[in-house]
Amino acid sequence: TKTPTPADRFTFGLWTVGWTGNDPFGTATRADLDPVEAIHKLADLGAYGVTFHDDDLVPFGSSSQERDLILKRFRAALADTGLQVPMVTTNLFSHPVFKDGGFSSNDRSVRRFALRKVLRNLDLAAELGAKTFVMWGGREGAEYDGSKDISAALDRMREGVDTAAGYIKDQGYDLRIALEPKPNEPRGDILLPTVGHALGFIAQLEHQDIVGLNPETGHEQMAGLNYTHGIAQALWAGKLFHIDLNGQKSIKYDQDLVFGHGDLTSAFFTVDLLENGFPNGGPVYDGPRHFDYKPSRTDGYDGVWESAAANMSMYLLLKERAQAFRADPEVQEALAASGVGELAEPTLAAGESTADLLADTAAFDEFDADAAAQRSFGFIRLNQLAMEHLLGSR
Ligand code: 3MF
Ligand code: MG
Ligand code: MG
Ligand code: MG
Repeated sequence: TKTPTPADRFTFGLWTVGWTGNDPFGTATRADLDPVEAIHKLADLGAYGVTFHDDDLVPFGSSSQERDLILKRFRAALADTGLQVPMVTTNLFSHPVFKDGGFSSNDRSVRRFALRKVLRNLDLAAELGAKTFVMWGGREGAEYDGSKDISAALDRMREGVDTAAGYIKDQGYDLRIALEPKPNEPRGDILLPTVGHALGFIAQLEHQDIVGLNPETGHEQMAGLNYTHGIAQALWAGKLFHIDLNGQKSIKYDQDLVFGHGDLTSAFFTVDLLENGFPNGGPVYDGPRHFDYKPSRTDGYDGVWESAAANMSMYLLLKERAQAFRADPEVQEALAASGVGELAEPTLAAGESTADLLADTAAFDEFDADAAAQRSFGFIRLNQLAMEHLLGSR
């Protein structure tokens, strides 16, 4: 077990340790958790911060006096523990009013209500010093293709996100929006289903400079996609604003397991990227290491705190393994043999034009494709070295 400190910047959603275990087939298996207790427990475990949906903290429909009282207690707990609130998010999915979506509900009055809920929560996020405002549009989608005009829905999503982003700028808040893609669940199909779809959407925004992504491990893996590649492309695009780490075993329901308890090999390379960066340099992620998981409903509160500690321990263990992997001279030699460094060299020489390339007979006319095809890249040896480091046998 590895024991974290706030310097590791581990953060947890209130809704993670606070999940009481109700699922579509069964009711809660644990009693409600007081957010103030969650804050104290997470601080004791060495976390850096907490994040929350408006409704995790202030129950939907609370009066403003109730809201003030709850926020006062919450702020006191933060002050007592030193825990930070680096991210805040809005729940536009639980209340039945959002059953056809928030920003993209077919009902305009619902869309206006959703937008007001977000604007109100942006004020709270800024006030608490959050730097990231996550938007997961869990109900923005459909079960039936004929029920939703996707072009109009994307127009309304753009309108919603740009209105929120414009408000952030007007108010002078030091906040950025991070969209969280998910392919399905709870809707049959959700808009902006993957990192790639969301990047394409952001490119259409007026305020795209302050809109990026919050990719979740399991959400990409639910679509059979490679999470590490997903966050790599988001980083490359300058859009990796925040992350939701957890565990998922292949294409099935959103499991929200402890980080590393799903696809461990993938988790190793995720941590390698986050901690060691790209092999040839490039943008690095410097945000919080945020866990969005669910302590299994089989476990009591002992298991809840066990699992919170397990997320952080898994990350730190993988960090140690990934650092050992990169530092191993044999790995460095294998990387060179595999041409991993070679890929950083531009394909055209400095100042070389397309005409120069066309004139280069060595590149084509005289190029021996069959000889070049003989090169063995040695990727299997490289991966075996990674696995041996992952298993701690080196
Ligand atoms: C659902 C999720 C969400 C989002 C959250 C925004 C309830 O699968 O992952 O958690 O992460 O709404 O942070
Ligand atoms: Mg999720
Ligand atoms: Mg999940
Ligand atoms: Mg999430």
